[in-house]
Amino acid sequence: MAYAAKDITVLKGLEPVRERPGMYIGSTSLSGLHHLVYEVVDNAVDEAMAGHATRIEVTLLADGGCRVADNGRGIPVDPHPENPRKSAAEIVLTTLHAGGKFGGEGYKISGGLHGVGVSVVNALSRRLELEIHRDGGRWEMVFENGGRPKGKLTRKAASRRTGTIVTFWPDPEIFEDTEFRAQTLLERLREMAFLNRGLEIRFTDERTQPPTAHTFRYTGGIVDFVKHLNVAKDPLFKRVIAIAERGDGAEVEIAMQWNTGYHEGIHSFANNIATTEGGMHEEGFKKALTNVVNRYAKAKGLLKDKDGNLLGEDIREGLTAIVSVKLRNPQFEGQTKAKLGNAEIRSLVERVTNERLAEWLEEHPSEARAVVAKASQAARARVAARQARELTRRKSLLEGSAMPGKLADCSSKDPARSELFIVEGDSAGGSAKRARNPEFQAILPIRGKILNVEKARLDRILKNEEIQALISAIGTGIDDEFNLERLRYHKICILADADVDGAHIRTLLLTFFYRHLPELVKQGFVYIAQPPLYRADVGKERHYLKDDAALRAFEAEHQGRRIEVSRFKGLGEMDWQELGATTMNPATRSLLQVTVEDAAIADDIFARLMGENVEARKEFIQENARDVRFLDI
Ligand code: 0RA
Repeated sequence: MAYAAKDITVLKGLEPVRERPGMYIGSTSLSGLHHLVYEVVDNAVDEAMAGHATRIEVTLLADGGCRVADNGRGIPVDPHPENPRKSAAEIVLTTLHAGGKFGGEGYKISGGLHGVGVSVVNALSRRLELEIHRDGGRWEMVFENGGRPKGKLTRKAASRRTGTIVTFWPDPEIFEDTEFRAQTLLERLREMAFLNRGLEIRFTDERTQPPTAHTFRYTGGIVDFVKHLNVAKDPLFKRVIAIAERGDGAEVEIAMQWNTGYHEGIHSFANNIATTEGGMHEEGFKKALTNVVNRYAKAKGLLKDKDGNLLGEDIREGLTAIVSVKLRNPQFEGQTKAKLGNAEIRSLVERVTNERLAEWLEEHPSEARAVVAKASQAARARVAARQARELTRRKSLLEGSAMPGKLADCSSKDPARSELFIVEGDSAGGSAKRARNPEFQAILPIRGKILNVEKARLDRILKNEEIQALISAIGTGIDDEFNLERLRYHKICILADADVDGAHIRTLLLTFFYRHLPELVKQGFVYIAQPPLYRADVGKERHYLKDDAALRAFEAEHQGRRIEVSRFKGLGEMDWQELGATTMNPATRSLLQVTVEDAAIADDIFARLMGENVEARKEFIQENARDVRFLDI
């Protein structure tokens, strides 16, 4: 087929994206795949933020495509001033960074990995269908094979509405996996709806029968977000504190509420993008918060001069807060480009928080007293925890750095080679000890349900024997004493039964890691060992199958043959040879690396299942009863 001039310009325009997709969407793994959806949604959200759209619909199609529809102004359809043979829409879809040129002031507020433009989505799709309602008509255009136009933008019919509908099919030559994960998209879309008050976001997954649909619309915006994050928690007081100010070229919104727990949950965003590494907005907020609460406590005589100041961490204990800023030229810095670098934002957030929070405390004296009381209690617990830590440290100095008695350590002293298996139950621990390779595999049996981390403060957690053994074995210390260089094993594997109790202990351990050793999770040192659920014998062949899906697949594969299936009720039912071959031997096992997302989900499940709030627990169980991923819990 002959190349026309237009194809050449397209190739020139989008080729860099196909050559280095990672530069534009971060990666070509699942996270990159989902970026495609967020990219189109971001554009639609920009329309909403500019006051032109009120609704966005995201649909996962049964054939693997994704459709994003909005009721904004529609991408302009008129001939492009610089190239009158092409429509503006064609230019937007086939040129890098074409989006920002049109809108003028206040358009394109997104940044970071997002905001690279719909053309990037086009470049990484095997097909993209564009439908625009604008100027009284319905217009259509199709692109194939990474953004090559198939014909021109054409007016198909009259239309009285406005809006843009982009349907795309990710290119399997680019992505490792082209199957969208509904749960991941759902969470992000919900977050988007929280961050943009009043915006309606619908999500439909047509890949399931019947299709599953969700509608998110929050009239309270980030105040609703905070309530959502605190549903399973017990709030210190009912009210959510809300602060909002629109300054010169920037907007600050803060919502916050304390709960009776001990976890600090400050989530910051810049232009709807999560700044998980923090940055200037978060710094300004924390500084002002510490300042305001101390000033209030001193002024009201709740804190005497001789007591010294409450620390920021004391005040933030049990605080859930959203800090959301919108600004014109966000600078994203840090390892994952998730840290806001704009210095001017720090002083703005600091000033706004100083003024408004001080006012709020003055107007709500009983709530204000509760905040100070909680922070003072946290300060006392902090001192007690330090004493407890010093005690354990002295103890270990006296006893040498003795390892816990229950630990069957490996002989290798090379952490990079060494693995620690945390095994539920003494009998399973016994099989694991026989099955291991003692050179590089260590076993730590954990009995029963270890302490409920959610309800316990640091000083009590540290006194728990099982936790102490675990901490000594790992070697790094926890929380602010954490030192990665002292890590004794580069693989820390949780080995629990495939049943309800096993799921429970796994959730517990993941929560402990997430809260107290987050760096181990972030850097990928934590794993879940996957013992099989079934043994299937066909004639003389023996197979181990990890779950129901694997069993069904196996049965389908061996149709007509006699299969003898037995289900392992627990690790205890497996003999040590089986445990070794299926779960521990590096050559034949399958280990699942835990991601921060997994751990955060565990943490959330944990809070809901174990926290004080019974209603939330019920609600959670009902909500998730149909979700197979949670059925085991
Ligand atoms: C360029 C210019 C204008 C809007 C858009 C692009 C636009 C892009 C997308 C992508 C998804 N939905 C969208 N909605 C709009 C401004 C148009 C004007 O000035 O009227």
